[in-house]
Amino acid sequence: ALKSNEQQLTNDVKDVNAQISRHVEFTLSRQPFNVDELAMYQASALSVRDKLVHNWNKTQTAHTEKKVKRVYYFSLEFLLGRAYDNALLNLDIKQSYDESLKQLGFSLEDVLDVERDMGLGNGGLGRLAACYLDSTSTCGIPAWGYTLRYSNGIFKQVLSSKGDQVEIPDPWLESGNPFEVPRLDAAVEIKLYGQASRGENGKAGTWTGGTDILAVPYDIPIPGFRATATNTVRAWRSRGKVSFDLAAFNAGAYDAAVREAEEAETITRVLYPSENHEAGKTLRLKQQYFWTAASLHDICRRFRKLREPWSAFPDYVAVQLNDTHPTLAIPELLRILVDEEGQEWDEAWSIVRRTFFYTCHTLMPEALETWSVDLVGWLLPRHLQIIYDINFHFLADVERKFPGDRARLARMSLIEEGSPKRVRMSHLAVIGSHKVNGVAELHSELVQSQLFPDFVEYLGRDHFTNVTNGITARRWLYQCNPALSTLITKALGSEHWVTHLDELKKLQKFAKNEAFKKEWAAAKQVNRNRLCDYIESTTELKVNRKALIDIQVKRIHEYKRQSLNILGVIYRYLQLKKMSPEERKRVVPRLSVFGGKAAPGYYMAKLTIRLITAVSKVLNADEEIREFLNVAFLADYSVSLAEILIPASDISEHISTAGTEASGTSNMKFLLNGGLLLGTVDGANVELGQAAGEENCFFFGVLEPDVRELRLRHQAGQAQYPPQLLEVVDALRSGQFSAGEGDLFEPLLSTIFNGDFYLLSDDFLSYLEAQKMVDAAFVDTSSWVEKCINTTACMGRFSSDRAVQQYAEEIWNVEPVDISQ
Ligand code: 26M
Repeated sequence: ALKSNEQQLTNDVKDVNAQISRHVEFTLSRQPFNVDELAMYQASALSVRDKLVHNWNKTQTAHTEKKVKRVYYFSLEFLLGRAYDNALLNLDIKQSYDESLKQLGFSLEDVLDVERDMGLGNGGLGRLAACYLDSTSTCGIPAWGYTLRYSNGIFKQVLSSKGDQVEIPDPWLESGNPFEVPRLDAAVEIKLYGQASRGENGKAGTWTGGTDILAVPYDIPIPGFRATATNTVRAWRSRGKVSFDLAAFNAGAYDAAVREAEEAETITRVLYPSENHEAGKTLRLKQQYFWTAASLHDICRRFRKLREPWSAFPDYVAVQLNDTHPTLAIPELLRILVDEEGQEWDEAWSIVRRTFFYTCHTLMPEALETWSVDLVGWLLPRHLQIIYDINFHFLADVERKFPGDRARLARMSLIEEGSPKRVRMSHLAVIGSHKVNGVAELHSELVQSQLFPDFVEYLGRDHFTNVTNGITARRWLYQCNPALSTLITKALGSEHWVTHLDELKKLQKFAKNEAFKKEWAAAKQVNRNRLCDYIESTTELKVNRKALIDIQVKRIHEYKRQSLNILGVIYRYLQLKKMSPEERKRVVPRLSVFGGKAAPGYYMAKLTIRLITAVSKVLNADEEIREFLNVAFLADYSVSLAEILIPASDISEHISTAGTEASGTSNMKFLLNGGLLLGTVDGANVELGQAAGEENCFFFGVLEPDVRELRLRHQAGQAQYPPQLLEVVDALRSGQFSAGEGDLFEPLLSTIFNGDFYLLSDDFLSYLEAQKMVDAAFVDTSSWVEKCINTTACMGRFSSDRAVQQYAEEIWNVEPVDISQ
């Protein structure tokens, strides 16, 4: 058997060699002696794509032949990261590629490193979409992701010499993308501006004039793990419609046409780099309409081929709205049904309401989208009429149920009164959908009680539900942490756990096995070393490889409270400075790692980065302290950097003010990799704590029901500031961390002393207490490793396979399809 395995590998490698050579010669049109690393990346990636395409075609053919119901995941962001390594592992061909590239004189690791991240997202919401598509393929659920193909993804972050964030564009398509397939034949025209008219009593209206823009789809295959099923992310690119018109050229009108085309192409030029904040920019609204209209056009074309009546549309189509960004899909589908397909209003509205589902990802008022009525009416005149008509029918119905309640009508209306009037996208999403879900148990409760209480009364409890987020164990353990994965597979006897994550439970019986614990700790040290190598090669820092690694990586936001973390670090530093060298030797050495981008216009977030980098410089320059405490701010946090960071953590921090973080998903990734949680009672932390056991987590901070009261106390000027916090504030004001510039960080400090909206002062002491518990627990290595093993063992529930299966059964009513080999 061993012999035939070897023979098989030899044959596979020969085949891979041949396919790569074919792409070098015919696709790249290069001589074999003229292949650099980039060319080898391109040729070998294209040969992988060929294998994906084979499964992809089989999948799409099966779905079409079986006339299955499909789910369409509408998300303005898909943070896919890199595709190559993921494809090699899913197709189980990594070994033959490794060997083949060696024979061709390259290292697979280096070639994989040539790939640019697909950075088409800001953070949690975009990465969630990517994990969900991975799971639909692995679970055999027919699914399409619909998004935009931004020429520039999330900006690249570098640090200035002062330690400030500087943003650099990310033209990720510069040297091509072997993992996409353009579909020029499936391009569609999208209209903007123009004139609209209503039809008489709910009959077809019209929309004429305006400008037409071309939407060109680019498809990305999403392979399942060791499965044939391969779903698609379809990303639209905007193009101008100008053709060379000699008459226009001679009349001097060509310049104008070129300018118009340029403007059309601007729609997909760049991803908006803010998160949980709404700026109301016209281009953003254009993006939202362009994308939803093109996607619905595609879906309707596919549906028409079935020759079924429109009433059957929801039997074949489920559309999941990832936040309110795609809410224009609701009036757009109504428009198609009423204006183009001749459906009656009531019938059309009923089809719409059975087609859409809405996921809410926030509670923060500043993140809720509203668009000025004037802007919508100018860009999308017919849609504004339709929105007003939906509102008319809707408010009439509310009035029937709650007669005479004017205040209620004003609160619930799709239109917020004021100047200007604004369309409330979340209200439209709630009433235009069949179900609304939050993303963690606590969050879903608050969505019902804080965000949409009137709608719960009006639509009933069953209209609202919870689906706790999940993550894919393929990328977030199997791929990013080979050391731990190998150990788990050896212990459990197979790789079955990769697709059945509940099987990790069986690790519990190894939690007291000393030999196993040793191997577990050794795997962690491998990952710790990998991170320390990365830090020392990309920064000036000198790090202690035995230090406890404490990581907080996520978008920089006041509610996420990176400031609480760094103030805690300063407190620790001040205590260390007071100790004798003898005393210092007894403390647990600590390496605090930060990473994350600030939205370019978010002043407080940028100042927080400056503070972290300033503290890092002071500690690293302090030779008597830095082996006991150091801080690293790693620039340009991304999916690929997360893959290095997450496996290396001893603890990670998820410390948002209670009730502000909808779920969090990196918390799940860290715990899956055997890191422990330091967190507040917020988002999915609550469920992670229940699963892992509170004795294996470090919780602190005020609880959500107390937040209101505490905020009022601050507003009334009755708050107490603990002396430990004041000690840190004094140090900052002395200029100790800003080269004598004592007021550099004053804007940050003044938020704490003026209202303290995120309750730093209320949580500071319990945060320090929790950190003390972390140190105490870490000293007992044996029991620490036991906690880590037991934590990983309990993470099955946080698989995105569980999440998409729950969506499929409870929300979409979509069934998995078997794709024969
Ligand atoms: C809105 C308007 C204009 C420009 C950008 C936006 C925008 C972009 C991204 C708004 C929100 C965006 O993302 C929000 C987000 O990532 N939310 C996170 O979603 C995760 C997945 O559910 C949760 O785990 C996080 O708690 C939540 O913050």
